[in-house]
Amino acid sequence: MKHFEVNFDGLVGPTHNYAGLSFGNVASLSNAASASSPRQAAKQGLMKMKALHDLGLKQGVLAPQERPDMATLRRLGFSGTDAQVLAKAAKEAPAILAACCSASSMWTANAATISPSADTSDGRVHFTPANLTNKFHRSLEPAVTGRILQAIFNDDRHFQHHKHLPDNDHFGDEGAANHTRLCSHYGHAGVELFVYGREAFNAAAPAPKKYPARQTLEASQAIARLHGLDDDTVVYLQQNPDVIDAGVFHNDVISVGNQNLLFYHQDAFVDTQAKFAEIRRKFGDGELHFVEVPRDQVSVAEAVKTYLFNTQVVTLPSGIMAIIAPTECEESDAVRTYLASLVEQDSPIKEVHYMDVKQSMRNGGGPACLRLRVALNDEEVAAVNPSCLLDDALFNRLNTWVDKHYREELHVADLADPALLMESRDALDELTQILGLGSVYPFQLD
Ligand code: SUG
Repeated sequence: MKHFEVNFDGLVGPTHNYAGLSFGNVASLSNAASASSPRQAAKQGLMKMKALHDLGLKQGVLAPQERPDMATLRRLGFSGTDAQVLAKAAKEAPAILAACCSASSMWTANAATISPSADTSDGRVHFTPANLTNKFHRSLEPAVTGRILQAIFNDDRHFQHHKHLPDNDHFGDEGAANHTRLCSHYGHAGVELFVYGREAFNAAAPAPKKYPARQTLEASQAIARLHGLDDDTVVYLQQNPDVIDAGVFHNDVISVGNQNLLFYHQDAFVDTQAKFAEIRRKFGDGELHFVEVPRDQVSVAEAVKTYLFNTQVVTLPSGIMAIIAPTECEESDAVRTYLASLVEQDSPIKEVHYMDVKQSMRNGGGPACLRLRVALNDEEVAAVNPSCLLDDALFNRLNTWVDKHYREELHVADLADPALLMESRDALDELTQILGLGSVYPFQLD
């Protein structure tokens, strides 16, 4: 049997904008209120998907959410026609309107946590959408995310879907952004690494002082229970609270893993050496590479600015690993020099590919934020909704679809435009047909 890692990238939605919604995420706050280009953003994302497909990797597509989220605006008391709801929200509560218009579901590393069948007690692939409770705009995502995942992985012989965790900060769950899996081959049982920012039920435990820790230990433990993971193959690792306070709002901004490699910053974790010993013990036999980036070569601030760790580390069909890095890494002397030396070192990473995802980067989302990893065997791949797997035809079709429906430029003031709502719904209605999803959006189900 063959095994693969399939990356499901989030298609950027038609309302992509910069609203400064994410306290603790430096890029989101510093680009607040600048003009965005939904069309460029969607096309940059599609180019990345196509580039990975052309490297010989399996690539999937995850549909965006319905925005503006009219159901939430109505739930919050704005009433009348759709146009009146938008006008009232824009006048009385522009920050709430902006939150209800965010295209943040593009960062599918936060869509869900996934455990491959080799790790779970019932031999199925388990999915739990992330509740994303820490940010209001993101907490609006999990229900529709769950429906989209069920429409793609729609075969209960292979796939088990769980409901997102209770919507409360005690169980704050940010999905795969705080979860890495180490294994010798994608099909072998691996060690699942859950990285948390704080303990919700232990006030004495270390926690950041300035910015929020979005992921709790208790949420990670709940996911491990739901997915039927064996304690002997799970490691809980605390993120260094000081780096959260320096703008590392998710673990995937300071470390990334692939197969038997963990690429991380010297300051990423608490109690690093003891935890690495636990990983080694639970990993068992087989080579394991810990590639540490020293702070005197790349500072935490430079890592946050360039997203050196929000790179995708992928295994190419030839067996070597490649890093997919944002062009911001190439533009930084320190990071470009570091990456040039990394491929010469004794590590499996042998290639660097730079990609332009600047529209997403300005909101704090790099290449790794834009993708959800799903390790599957060939039978499981055959059970995936084939319309969501990228090939040249789907790439061309989605580009044409973006050209037809997306605006070239969008300002926060445009979010109240009723025409944007109609454009967005028309686009998504057509998209659900292209991707064979059926009805997943509230406007389709009402
Ligand atoms: O949750 N930005 C996202 C970025 C998520 C990046 N994902 C990972 N690291 N996996 C967030 O902070 C900004 C939206 C705005 O300000 O308009 C935003 O939601």
